[in-house]
Amino acid sequence: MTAVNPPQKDVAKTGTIFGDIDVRADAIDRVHRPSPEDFKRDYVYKRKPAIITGLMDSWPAMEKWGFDYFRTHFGDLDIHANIQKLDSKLILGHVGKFQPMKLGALLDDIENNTDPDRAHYLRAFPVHRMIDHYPGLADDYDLLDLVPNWADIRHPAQWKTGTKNPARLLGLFLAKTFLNRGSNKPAPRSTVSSRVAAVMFVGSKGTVTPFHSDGMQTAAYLNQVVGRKRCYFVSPDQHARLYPRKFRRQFGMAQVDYRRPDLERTPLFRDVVVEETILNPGETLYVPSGYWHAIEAMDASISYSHQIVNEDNALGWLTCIPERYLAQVYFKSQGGLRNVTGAKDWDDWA
Ligand SMILES: O=C(O)CCC(=O)C(=O)O
Ligand SMILES: [Fe+2]
Repeated sequence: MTAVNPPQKDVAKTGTIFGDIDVRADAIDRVHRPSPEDFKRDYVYKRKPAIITGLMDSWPAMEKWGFDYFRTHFGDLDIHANIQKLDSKLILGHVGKFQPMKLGALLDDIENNTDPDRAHYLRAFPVHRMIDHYPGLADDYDLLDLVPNWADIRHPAQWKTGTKNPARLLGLFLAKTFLNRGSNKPAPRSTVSSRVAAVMFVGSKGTVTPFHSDGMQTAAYLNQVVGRKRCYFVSPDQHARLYPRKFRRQFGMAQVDYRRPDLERTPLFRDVVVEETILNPGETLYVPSGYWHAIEAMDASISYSHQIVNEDNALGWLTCIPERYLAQVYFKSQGGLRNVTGAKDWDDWA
């Protein structure tokens, strides 16, 4: 196993949910409105997570979004609510039950719940479906132009690459063309190409998204509007310690429940080094391609997230496309794959 970079900052053993696991508190940098050049150099090309502050200051969402606003505009939206039992095993693919209901009913459940071991989540709901329902939502936030995003169809990034390698150049060109053309599925007024995800998370205190790395090697911004989230990270070179399911690049699903690991069955988890931080309202988390992360809501929470493909990860993304078909055939033969949203397969979801 490749050695893990030594910590640059204080090492704190929290001794909380991770027991003896090495958890490095405050290991994630916070940067205030960095220049695109600095951010690319220090985080994107180094594939290092970061929290960016100040990018959402002018978003109307910061004033408007809350349960009342979602009840008013999306109360009768049909959703699948993720009901999590926090005292049971939670790994990606098994994040709890999914129950069809109206979003308004989910918000009522969140507000009326008195069981601390239960959490309710609208998990990764496609934003274009919300915009279809209430177009005004699209004016509440803006995509962030800090990192070029070839999947951004509102403000397409300029084609710019330093590479002279013809194979790489061809791959990058194909990826960009493919993304810009969107897909055969309509995503009216969506903010990103429908080949990648722009998704909303609305939930109670306590929701858990277990360790995963985002599918198809995409990077992501997680923009926190309401409430705080505790975020845990594991660097990509440690993937074996999380026991990923097959097709790791494709689906990135860890099989260890980090909240109650079975160290007899998953002994390598004992050596994992976890970086931890807290994401506050108004802050944006940058999750690099391939980086493992797990997220817990510390309060009732609303977040908007979208995926990023650019020169850094476009070849990874492109090579995942054929692999994805193989993975789907494989998981179908295994009785189906439930992804983060609980949808049976990727196509039910987007
Ligand atoms: O906030 C969450 O529950 C999960 C977010 C996430 O994994 C992402 O945006 O990539
Ligand atoms: Fe994620």
